[in-house]
Amino acid sequence: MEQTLFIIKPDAVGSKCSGRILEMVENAGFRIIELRMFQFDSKTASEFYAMHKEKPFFNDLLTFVTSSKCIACVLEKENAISDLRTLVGETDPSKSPPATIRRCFGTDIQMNAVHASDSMENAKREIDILFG
Ligand code: 3AN
Repeated sequence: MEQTLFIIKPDAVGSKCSGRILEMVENAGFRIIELRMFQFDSKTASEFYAMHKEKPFFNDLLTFVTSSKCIACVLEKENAISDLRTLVGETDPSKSPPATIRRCFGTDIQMNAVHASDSMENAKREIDILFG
């Protein structure tokens, strides 16, 4: 069965939306097989977001994701990676379709409530970083 990494980011944990977000995930057919509350340190966040290190938003992104606690889950389902990206929506919550997690709970392109792996390679890499 395919696995993917899902993170509820500091904005959504802080605004007490974690329960409603996990309910959407389970209602969409995903099984939570690992779950952990944690806070990114700068080193782990830099490794996790290494593909963005040349981007102008990289430092802000690190400040945001290290600011307080996150909830990380390994989710399992057939076609988990693609189906979770659909449930999550676009990077920009205002451009996400209705009933997506980011449309319901995201604030802006940075504080967009959740992270979902975008490929099998990244899912494996990200699960190793946070659950390895
Ligand atoms: P996604 O999370 O939708 O796959 P990525 O991988 O392009 O999007 O970006 C990773 C994270 O970086 C986003 N979730 C968001 O928090 C932040 N980010 C992406 N693009 C921007 C941007 N233009 N300005 C600020 N933050 C951004």
